[in-house]
Amino acid sequence: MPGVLAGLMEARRKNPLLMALIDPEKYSPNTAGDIASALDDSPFYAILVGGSTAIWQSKVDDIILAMREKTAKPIIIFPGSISNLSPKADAVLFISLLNSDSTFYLIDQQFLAAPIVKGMSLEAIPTAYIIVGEGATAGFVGRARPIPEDRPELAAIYALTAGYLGFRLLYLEAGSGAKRPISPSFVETVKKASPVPVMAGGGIRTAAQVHELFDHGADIVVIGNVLENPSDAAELIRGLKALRA
Ligand code: 1GP
Repeated sequence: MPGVLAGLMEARRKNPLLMALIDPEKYSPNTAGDIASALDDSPFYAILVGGSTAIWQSKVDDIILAMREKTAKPIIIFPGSISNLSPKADAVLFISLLNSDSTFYLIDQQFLAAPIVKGMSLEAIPTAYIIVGEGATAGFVGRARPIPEDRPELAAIYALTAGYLGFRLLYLEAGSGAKRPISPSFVETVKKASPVPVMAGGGIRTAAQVHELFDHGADIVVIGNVLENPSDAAELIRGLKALRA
């Protein structure tokens, strides 16, 4: 069976991809199972599981197991910290927050996590993580020096750096619940310079916003917050299906 990264690169060759973010702080196993059912019949390619606060392993295990009963889509940890790791997932975005002022988010947690990831037999996907603009909780917790929204050229340099350092994905993060998503023109500038696929997330709420980001070069778009309300999630999925049809 191909690995998760190989599978997503293959899928990306046909279309840009959507990923759903499930924050274990915001879901119970029951509600996570419900959203996994809804996502199963939707254009979402994979499910990310992660958050910045109040996460512990048994909670993540329970949420992933509940989702596994409802969908066969890949489940990938998007860790805020080591306590977010779970052997029940298929893979982990092995992230380094490149614009953090703290070595804790750049390399120290990764040093502590590496033997655990190996022990859990998780596929590690080397991912450069960049906080842009508001940054929300991820920016605060990660001690980020966020890239100003009108300075995409700085993120483009990080993209080049990420490629030279051997990362396989670049994740541009406005922060979960950000008032404004990263702009399409920002994504376009970064994409032009990036040797690796570009992910964008934070504050994206509508199918139209998703498609605008795809049109400007995003390889992967991540949506979290809006899925927490079942009727908003259903409306978004309807909109995505309509735009894809
Ligand atoms: C946050 O990019 C993700 O890490 C998703 O953001 O929750 O605002 O959709 P939202």
